[in-house]
Amino acid sequence: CLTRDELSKAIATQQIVPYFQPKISLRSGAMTGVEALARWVTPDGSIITPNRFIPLAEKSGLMNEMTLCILEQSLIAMQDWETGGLMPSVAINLSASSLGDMVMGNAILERIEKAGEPYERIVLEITESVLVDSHEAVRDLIRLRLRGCCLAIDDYGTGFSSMAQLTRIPFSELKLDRSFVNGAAENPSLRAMLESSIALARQLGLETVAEGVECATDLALLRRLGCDVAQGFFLSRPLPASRIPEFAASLA
Ligand code: G
Ligand code: G
Ligand code: MN
Ligand code: NA
Repeated sequence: CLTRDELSKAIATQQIVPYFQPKISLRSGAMTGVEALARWVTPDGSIITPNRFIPLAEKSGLMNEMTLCILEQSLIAMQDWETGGLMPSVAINLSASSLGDMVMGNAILERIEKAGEPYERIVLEITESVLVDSHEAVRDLIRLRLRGCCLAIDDYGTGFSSMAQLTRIPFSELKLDRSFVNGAAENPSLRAMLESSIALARQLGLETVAEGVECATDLALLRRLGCDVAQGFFLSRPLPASRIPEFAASLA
C-alpha cells in the first residue's frame, strides 16, 4: 500500500514521469499530438499505473505538484522533439480540483511561458464526469483558453452533464470515450452515438478525437464517420519520450 510520503518523494525525484500516447490524424495519417500519461517508474524499473497513485495524489493534496511535474517534463520533451523537427501538441490531464482560484492556472501558464512553447501547443484535458458546477472553475478554463491553451473534454459521453458543459466552456477538442469507440463497428447503438457526437462536435467547431481504438475495423468506421483524430492501443501504446521520434518517423 502506497503512502503520501512515498508519493511525495517520487514526485520530487521525478520517479513520476510522463509517457506519451500518440494521436494520429485520420486525414493525413501523421502524428499530430500526444497525450501525457503519468507513470511511476520505481528504482527497480517496475511501473506503477496511475489508478494506484492518482487517487492518493488527489486525497493527499499532491495533485497540483504531480501535474506540474508532468507538465515540466513534457515541456522538456517537446524541446527535445523540436530539435528533430517534430512539433506535436501535448495534452495534459487536469484534475477539476486544480481549478477555481487560478493559482494552478497561473502556474501552468508560467511553466509554458518559461519553456518558450506556444500556448496553442498545450491541450488541457478535463474529464467530463468531474466537471463541477463551479463558476470559478469555468472561469479558470476560460482564462486558460483566452491565453491560447487548447481545452479538451475528456471521456465524452460518460458523464451526466456533457451537453451543458459544451455550452459553458470554450472547448477546442472533444474526446469520445473508449466505451463507445471499442466495438462500435459491430454495435449499431454505439455507432449511432459516435455518429451523433461527431456531428455535434463538428457543428460546434470542435475537433473530434476517438480514444481507445483497439482494432482496424473501429478505425475504419471512425474514418468513415469523419472523426478527425484517433488514439489507442491499435495505433500505439503510451511511449517514453525518447521513443516518440522513431514512432512518428515510422508513420511517414
Ligand atoms: O494511463 P492510464 O490509462 O492507465 O490512466 C488511467 C487514468 O489516469 C486515466 O483516467 C488518466 O486520465 C489518468 N491519468 C493519467 N495520467 C494523469 C495525469 O497526469 N493527471 C491526471 N489528473 N490524471 C492522469
Ligand atoms: O481518462 P483518460 O482518457 O485520460 O485515460 C487514458 C487511459 O486510457 C490511459 O490509461 C491509457 O493507457 C488508456 N488507453 C489508451 N489507449 C487505450 C486503448 O486502446 N484501450 C484501452 N483499454 N485503454 C487505453
Ligand atoms: Mn485523457
Ligand atoms: Na479519456
